Amino acid sequence: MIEKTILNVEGMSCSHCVKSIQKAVGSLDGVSKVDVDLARKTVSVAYEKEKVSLQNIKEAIDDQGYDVMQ
Ligand SMILES: [Cu+2]
Repeated sequence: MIEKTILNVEGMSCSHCVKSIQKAVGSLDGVSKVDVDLARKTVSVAYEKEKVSLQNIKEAIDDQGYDVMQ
């Protein structure tokens, strides 16, 4: 089952940030879609709960040097 979530992420400022996040999160097994909105400072993710956890997704973003807000 596909789950969708919108994360608030601080520190994204340019197309390089968008690509880094899309690559890091998009490469996780179970993630089917990643949309980054720089203006709104959000990352929308569609993923399969059975394959990847929200925590894994947050860590992937964090590992790129961005802060995921609660
Ligand atoms: Cu950037």
